[in-house]
Amino acid sequence: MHRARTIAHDFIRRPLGLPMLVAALALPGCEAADDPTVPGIASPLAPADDTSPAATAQPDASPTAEPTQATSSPTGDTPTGPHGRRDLLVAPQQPVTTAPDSGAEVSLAGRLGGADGGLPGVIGFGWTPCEEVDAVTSGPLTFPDVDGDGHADRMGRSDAGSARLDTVNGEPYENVDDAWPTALHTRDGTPALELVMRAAEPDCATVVLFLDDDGDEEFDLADDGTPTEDYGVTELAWSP
Ligand SMILES: [Ca+2]
Ligand SMILES: [Ca+2]
Repeated sequence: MHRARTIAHDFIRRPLGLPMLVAALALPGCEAADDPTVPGIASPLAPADDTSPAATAQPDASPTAEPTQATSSPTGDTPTGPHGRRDLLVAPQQPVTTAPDSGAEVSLAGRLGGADGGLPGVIGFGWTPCEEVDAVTSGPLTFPDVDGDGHADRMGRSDAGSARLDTVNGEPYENVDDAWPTALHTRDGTPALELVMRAAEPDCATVVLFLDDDGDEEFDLADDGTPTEDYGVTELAWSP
């Protein structure tokens, strides 16, 4: 399995990203306040030590970063950095596996620095099957758009279909239409957004947070499947 790999390793290479990451993850809000049994949440910053995982990730990834960026803007949208539009800092930074029926916490800690505009009051949110979008892959990601409407497909789906959004900033969340993605309100404070997801059975979901620039409650994609709205991802898995 790929649990040992890190979502964060390409973030950590950025000089600007590391202090931000450390600051964000040192905050009390990132701790598993309501479920201390969740592994990985309380210390998602294990790879922040530059001497271990980041060091091994650097040699193979660095040379390819620039060419990847150059090919990711077919519609003229200018990627804001080496991660393309992947600019939101979503914790945990490593894939997290919890037991079925347990809550898995996700928080939006800030931006990586491609744009210093802070966070808006509303954030787009959805999730997609891990088998379709791998959050562990570094650099810009592509999302499926089989119907070609310029919006990411299968948002609100997971590998087994069991994952659900449970709470938003501590409040129970109900999406009566089960329509995803949706817009979630941020709060004053850090993290600006804190979510808990649950799955009743073994499952895996790639959680997606994005800045819905055009307000259509859709995660917009270019023709090649690369997002045209800033986003961040993390992976949650449930396994006995
Ligand atoms: Ca679509
Ligand atoms: Ca949109």
